[in-house]
Amino acid sequence: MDGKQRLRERIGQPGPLLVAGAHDGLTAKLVEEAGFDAVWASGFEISASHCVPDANILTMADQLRAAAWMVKSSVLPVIADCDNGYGNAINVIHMVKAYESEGIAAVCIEDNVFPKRCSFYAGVRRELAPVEEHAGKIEAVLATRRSDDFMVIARTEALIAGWGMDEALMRGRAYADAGADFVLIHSKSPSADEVMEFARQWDREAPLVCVPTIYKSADATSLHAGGFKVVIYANHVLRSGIKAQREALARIARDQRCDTVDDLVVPLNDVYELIGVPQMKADEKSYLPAGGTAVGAIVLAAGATPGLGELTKDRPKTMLDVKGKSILARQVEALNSSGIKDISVVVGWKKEAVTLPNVRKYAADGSSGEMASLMEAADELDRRTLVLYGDLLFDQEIVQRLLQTEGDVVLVVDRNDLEGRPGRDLVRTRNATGDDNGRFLHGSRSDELDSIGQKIDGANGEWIGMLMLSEKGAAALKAAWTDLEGGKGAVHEAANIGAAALTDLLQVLVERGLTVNTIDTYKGWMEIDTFEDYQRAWAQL
Ligand code: SPV
Ligand code: MG
Repeated sequence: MDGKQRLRERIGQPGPLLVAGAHDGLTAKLVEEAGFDAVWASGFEISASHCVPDANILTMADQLRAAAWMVKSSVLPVIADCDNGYGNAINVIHMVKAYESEGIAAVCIEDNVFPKRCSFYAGVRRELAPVEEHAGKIEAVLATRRSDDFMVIARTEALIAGWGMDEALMRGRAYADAGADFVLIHSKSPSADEVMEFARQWDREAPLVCVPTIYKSADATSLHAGGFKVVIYANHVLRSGIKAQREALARIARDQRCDTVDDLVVPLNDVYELIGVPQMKADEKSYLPAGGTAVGAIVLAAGATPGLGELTKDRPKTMLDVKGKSILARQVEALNSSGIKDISVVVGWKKEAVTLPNVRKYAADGSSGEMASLMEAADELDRRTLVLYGDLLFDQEIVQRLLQTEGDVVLVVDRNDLEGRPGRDLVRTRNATGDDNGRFLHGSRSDELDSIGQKIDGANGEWIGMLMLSEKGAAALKAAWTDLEGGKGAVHEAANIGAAALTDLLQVLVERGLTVNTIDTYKGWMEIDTFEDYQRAWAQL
């Protein structure tokens, strides 16, 4: 069903139709989100959003462009306020063709002369078109519309212009007799009595529409009981927006910083949801060729590092300077030159010191487990993602080899001598032969993980702190986290899920039957845990 069919169907249902004004795609979406039945493409709002009076200063094309964005952005039917039809009946004919082909559900035309004046401006020239002329415009709509579902609301301004109730009723009847689908009686009285009286005397089939802007205390149920089928809240999106925006801007101008308006603004993610960024991401996956840019990276850099004392007093390890560049800057360079440009960093301890441009930051509580940190960036895990520790220096060749792998979870494992290295992430793989004395080609080596952790038996390698997740692997990891989240019991080597390391969840994945692959490296990386590691990095780089 298109908009006009949905509006037609809704009109047939009991109860009043609640309609709210909007001035662009986003505000139409907000009207939809709030649960209204239809959007009113308000001439008042659209004019104001261009900072001009509501007085036929914008052209029909300007108004239609705004209304068409509303059709595109919301599933609600859009009822377009078309002022006086932008001229005489000849203009109306072209107006109907243009509005109907843009998917507008209904148009409203008022019996103001061209150029009009907004109904509420006091002390301005106000003239009404002859009743026959306006009835002619209604007939022109009926003769031009391609579908009978495209409806026309005829609006009389007789009460606004002070021409009295009899004139208003006479005009309303003439427009209904000309075939209008609805009649809108407008009023600037502070009480609903005036429109209620009109409704009491109404003796035509066409349902009535009202706009309770000035008689604002009238509720929709009473208006409906009095005879109104459609109630339009015409300009509240615009007016509430001005108020909120003024307040936020005044505060920023005064404080010269913007964190003081956090309570006045929605989070960025809220904006993304409204405007369809999740859908865009899904479409990218469906329709863009896979390639380097389809891979993201997450650097885990939230933890504090007691082992480095003074060096990490004011910064996380990842920001330690190694020969003029931080570890993170080196990581970003290496990832970028392998085609991975979209990099997120989970920060915690001294997060303000992570000042690199071109990385997205997620904040974690530096004292929670690695897995909890990673989950702060869970939104990034909807595609192939490389995950690495923030204290890892590595040869770029390792990343290139990881990019060529196809498994759902692939860990880089060092097969170097494991003696005397406590506290490391040890792995046991299923098919390691161990008989090649360290002489082998990297490309020929891949294996399946059996166990991972700091205290496992029969270890035959060490995980270097870098892994690749396919979209499926990332989903499995997230699902495991969600299943265990909130639980109190131990998770592999961790006392509970909140304290779990990545290795604990990797073990869970293995136990759930997911194949976790490994590729081998023989050196080519170092992690900075101690002052000695740090000195070694300076010496080797
Ligand atoms: C509009 O929203 O532009 C209307 C309703 O026409 S009113 O402003 O109340 O006249
Ligand atoms: Mg208007």
